[in-house]
Amino acid sequence: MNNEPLVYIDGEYYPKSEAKVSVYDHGFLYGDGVFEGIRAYNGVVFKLKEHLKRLYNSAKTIMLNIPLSMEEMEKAVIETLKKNNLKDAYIRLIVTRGVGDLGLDPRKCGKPSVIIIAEPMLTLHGGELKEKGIRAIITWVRRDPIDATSHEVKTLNYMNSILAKLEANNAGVDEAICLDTKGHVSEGAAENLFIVKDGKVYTPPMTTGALAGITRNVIIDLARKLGYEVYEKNITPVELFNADEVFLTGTAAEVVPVREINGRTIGDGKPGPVTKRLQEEFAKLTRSGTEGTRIE
Ligand code: PXG
Repeated sequence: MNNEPLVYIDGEYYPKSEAKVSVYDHGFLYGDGVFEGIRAYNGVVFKLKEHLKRLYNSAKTIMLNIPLSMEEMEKAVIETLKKNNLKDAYIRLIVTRGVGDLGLDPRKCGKPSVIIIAEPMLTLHGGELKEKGIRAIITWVRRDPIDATSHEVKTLNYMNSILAKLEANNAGVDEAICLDTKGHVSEGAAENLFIVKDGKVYTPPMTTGALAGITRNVIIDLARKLGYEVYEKNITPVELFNADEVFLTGTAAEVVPVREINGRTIGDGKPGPVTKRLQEEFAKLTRSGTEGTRIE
């Protein structure tokens, strides 16, 4: 097939239909590996260096030696976008433990594999939902704690988020929100969470097992620059229901208002002024081309 996306695997490019890894790769057998979801806007890869730092930190945590330096990895991402002629794209960067035997011992694995997939962007909760807000539930699935498979580390083991998402699907709503093991709000299935109360902005700390989202950090900086007070604070389910505004952030979701949680209307059920302002400013920033690595 012509015009198939070209996928980078260990320095070679393969058409999508031929881009394959071994069933003995521990990324497949055990979810043993790390990844990043990155986005390019208008010829600039948004916060690429920050994504790479997080990738290498994740790899360090799981004791995985990435066979490329950070500079080489940056070049490989840019080259993959060029090969695919993409200026606006979703980029999935994956490093697996590599091929091993059927036991889980990573020492049996040879070389880690590096995979880079770049495709035209699919926005999560896009279109009308971004304007009107999404419906969510708090799910029974607790966020994996910081002393277990914490989402602070972006590993290929996403069953915690998938279990949460299944419950959102079962309930017929758009997204699931996870609590931590103590009952504090942690984050969405694949987005960080913010609330607004009396003009101040709050987001759960990393100790709830949430990912240190790149978008989260950008939104914290942006909100402070706009003059809002921003606090990292434990948030209870009751505080969530009674917030003036709730929104989620992520690379795929950008900034998405939440209008209903477990049947409770948030605020007046419409995206609030702080959420809208941050949505606008975030859109300006991502399209400004100043916050990342240029593809050319
Ligand atoms: N928390 C978790 C658990 C995530 O997986 C975020 C927060 C937001 O982080 P960033 O750095 O993107 O602001 C994520 C994002 C998708 C998708 O298709 C997103 C993620 C992982 C897998 C798929 O939306 N990660």
